[in-house]
Amino acid sequence: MTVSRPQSQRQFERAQRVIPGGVNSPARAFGGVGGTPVFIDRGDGPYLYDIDGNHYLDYIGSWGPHILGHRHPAIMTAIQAALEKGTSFGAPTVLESELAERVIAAVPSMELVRMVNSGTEATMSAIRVARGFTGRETIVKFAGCYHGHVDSLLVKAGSGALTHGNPSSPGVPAGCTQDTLVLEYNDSQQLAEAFAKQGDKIAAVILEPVVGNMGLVIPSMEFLTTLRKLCDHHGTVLIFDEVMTGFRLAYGGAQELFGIRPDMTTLGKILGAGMPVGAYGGRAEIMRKVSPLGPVYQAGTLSGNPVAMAAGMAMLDTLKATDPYPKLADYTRRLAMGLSAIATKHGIPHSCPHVGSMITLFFAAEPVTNYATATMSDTARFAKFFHAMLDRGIYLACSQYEAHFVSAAHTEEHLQETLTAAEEALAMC
Ligand code: KE4
Repeated sequence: MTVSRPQSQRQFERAQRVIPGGVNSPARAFGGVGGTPVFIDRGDGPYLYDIDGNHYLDYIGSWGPHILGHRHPAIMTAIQAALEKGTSFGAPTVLESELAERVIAAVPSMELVRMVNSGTEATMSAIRVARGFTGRETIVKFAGCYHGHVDSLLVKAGSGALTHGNPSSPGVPAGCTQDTLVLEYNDSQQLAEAFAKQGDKIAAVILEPVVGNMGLVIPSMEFLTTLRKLCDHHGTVLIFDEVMTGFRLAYGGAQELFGIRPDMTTLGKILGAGMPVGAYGGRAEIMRKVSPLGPVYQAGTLSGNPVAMAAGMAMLDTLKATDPYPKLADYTRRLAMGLSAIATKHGIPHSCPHVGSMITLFFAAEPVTNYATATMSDTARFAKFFHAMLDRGIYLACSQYEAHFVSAAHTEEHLQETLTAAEEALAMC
């Protein structure tokens, strides 16, 4: 059954005439699965509605923000009320303090927090502040983790992982990545070697405390505790990039789930409830380096935008009041079990890791623990699965290397609908 989407096709042709690749973010371009991106008209609850009159059960939620589903009444009401007063003033508002207070209460490792407009801005700023605080320049990231399109983080491992990184994109000068080490996620020994060799030069380590950007990869506790100990010993700033996991895996994010306290945290996605919001924060002594209090410069015209702050407050207040996390985890666990049972029945090599409301069905025989094992996935088989699910009204991420997100608007009926579609889709793969 192939669903035709003539309007999306027509609008994609139009968009490509005026926007590079027809999209404002490459993640939406269907590059990993082929075909034409679906143009969306509106969202409601767990559903997306396209411009051809089709509707889909949404497991992306705008790549993470919509943990409560689309158009949640509390969020829409808050945005509409804020809009009545105007859109932006370029001056402080009470709303910014009110959201900052909620973030600090939710994430105790963040003693001070600065609002920005995207996850990229948050990670870029956190790196700069960590370098300013330590007076060091070397940073460490892990292959497969994505932290936004920051020059110093668009990097692939150098000739030897313990040597400087090389740009992974044209337009990024070698000077921007020469101080970035790229190590293997979940490899404590390599981490220890890097610190033994140059720990006194390492300003910061940044990681996704649960990875969504190579598909879902869960850290070992040994990796996280080793990382925390090495950063403590060498005076290195540990940055948890919780842009995706913040308010997603628990109200206090992955750091609450694992009981590991980073020195800095970056946030985004859910924090803005679909409006453009990012944030970075951490220990007060580090954040006091940020301008105008300290010498590390960072600024933004629309940072702390009142409409976005109102959306974020409604999101956090609703999450705190309703505590959807146990239900989200139960739905996600049963979805993983169901998908795995179907794939096993059809003899399809796979793994289906899940944590909280994040899940990935990897078409790979071996468990995925890092970038090397993630890239052993059968992406052609994933592409077939993706389109078979899309044609059955299930909207998945258009890449094997992404996590899927369950929302509080997904019900038992939706779980059954998803598994019924997967039964047919996996039989075709
Ligand atoms: P943004 O600049 O896109 O708001 O955030 C960058 C970012 C930072 N850190 C993490 C852990 C992230 O996942 C992201 C962005 N995530 C991707 C999806 N995997 C956004 C989708 C897109 O780029 O369109």
